[in-house]
Amino acid sequence: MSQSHMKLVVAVVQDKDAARLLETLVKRGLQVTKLASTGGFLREGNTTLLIGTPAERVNEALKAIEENCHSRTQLVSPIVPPGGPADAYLPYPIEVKVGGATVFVLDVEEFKKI
Ligand code: 2BA
Repeated sequence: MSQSHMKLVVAVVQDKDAARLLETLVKRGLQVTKLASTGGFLREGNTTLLIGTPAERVNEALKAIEENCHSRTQLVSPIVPPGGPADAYLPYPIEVKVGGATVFVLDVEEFKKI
């Protein structure tokens, strides 16, 4: 794997999609690390996958992500800060669309297994 140029695909996915995506990646012979993560906005658990792959297999990884990750809407209750002007905030939950997946593809400068 060290000869061809490597990429790192970082994918933030919903927990509900993570197990199936992981299975698909492993079945296709792609190597992956699963990290438990937390979304900054919702402050809820999500899953971050690190997929180190030869550049020519990035599209395969992206296809697996596309096939397994779905977007969902979630209701968020706006929190009124203590002492804040309560009437300036919406009193009802707002809908937020989460996912399919947020994906970063990075160049890997060096890849070593020691
Ligand atoms: P969260 O930060 O918990 O965001 C969940 C969803 O809430 C987002 O879905 C987006 O639809 C909405 N959202 C986020 N910030 C918002 C804001 N300031 N105002 C209104 N709505 C907002 P996705 O965009 O699909 O993102 C899902 C998760 O992917 C995020 O969870 C975060 O963990 C990660 N993510 C998304 N964009 C990122 C980025 N640029 N850098 C790092 N992580 C990112």
